[in-house]
Amino acid sequence: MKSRMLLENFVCEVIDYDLARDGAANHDLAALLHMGKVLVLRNQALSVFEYHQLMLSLGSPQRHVLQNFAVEGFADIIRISNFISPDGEPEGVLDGGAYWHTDMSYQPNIGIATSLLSLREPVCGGHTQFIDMVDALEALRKNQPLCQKLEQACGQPLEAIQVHHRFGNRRALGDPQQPTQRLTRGQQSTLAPVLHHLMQTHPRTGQQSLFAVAGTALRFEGVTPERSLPLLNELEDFVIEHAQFYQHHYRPGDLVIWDNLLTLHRGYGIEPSRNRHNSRLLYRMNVAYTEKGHLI
Ligand SMILES: O=C(O)CCC(=O)C(=O)O
Ligand SMILES: [Fe+2]
Repeated sequence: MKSRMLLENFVCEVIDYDLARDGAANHDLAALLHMGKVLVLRNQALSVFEYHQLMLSLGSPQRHVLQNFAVEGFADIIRISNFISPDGEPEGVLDGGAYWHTDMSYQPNIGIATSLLSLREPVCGGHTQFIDMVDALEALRKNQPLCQKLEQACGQPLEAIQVHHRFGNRRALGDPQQPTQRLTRGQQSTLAPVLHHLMQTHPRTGQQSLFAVAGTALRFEGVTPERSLPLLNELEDFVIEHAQFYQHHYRPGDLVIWDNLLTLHRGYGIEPSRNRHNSRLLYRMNVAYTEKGHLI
């Protein structure tokens, strides 16, 4: 298996991964994911079953709340698509997150990897963008004024600051034009708000990163919402501006896997399409890697 890093310690690309030859349950993929934070496997011709098995070799499956888009026979896999059928039915989740976010950061267990397997791509648009949050933490540490501002507001050193998270997009709170995802009451009732440290240490590699400053991050612990909102927005803007950035342009057969502890991401350039041939379809599956016995 040949791999190369596309940026500095960020985004590992493999062009010749062969499931039949290299095997699903292998330590190499987990190691490459650790190295790259985002792992890109090009040219994959996987059945749904093979894709499922491959992801199970990396961790334990985490079902998404949007079960209405699950692939038949595979509740762990949901469809992401911008295709709307002639009778108005969406083929999948239209935008899995058009705003910067971290998958499942609204849940207690945050050691989560996400994968997208591309089956169909439009002529243009439909990219996923990523930010390197290890790099973001380094940039923040070098910016004394912003560090001090955060520490003073929270009354804690950076390491001890905690943030309240809830499903959705913080930026949509004050601006109805901003994209967000909404849940039904039933879906909402399964999700209690959670508290996470702003700084996280990766359970397997020890890498330190800034965690989930966008999307679900609502308020700093011990700080009012009025004071928290502009500070969180400032921190998010800082991270987007200063940390390494990668935009993935999919080709059908690409399998992209990312570590949510170490990255932020968003879908970009995705409009609904009524033309199936000019639309995207990706299969998505999440796995948790903090369970015993799993590889990551
Ligand atoms: O639509 C995309 O490219 C990103 C989707 C996404 O953020 C997700 O499925 O979690
Ligand atoms: Fe996402």
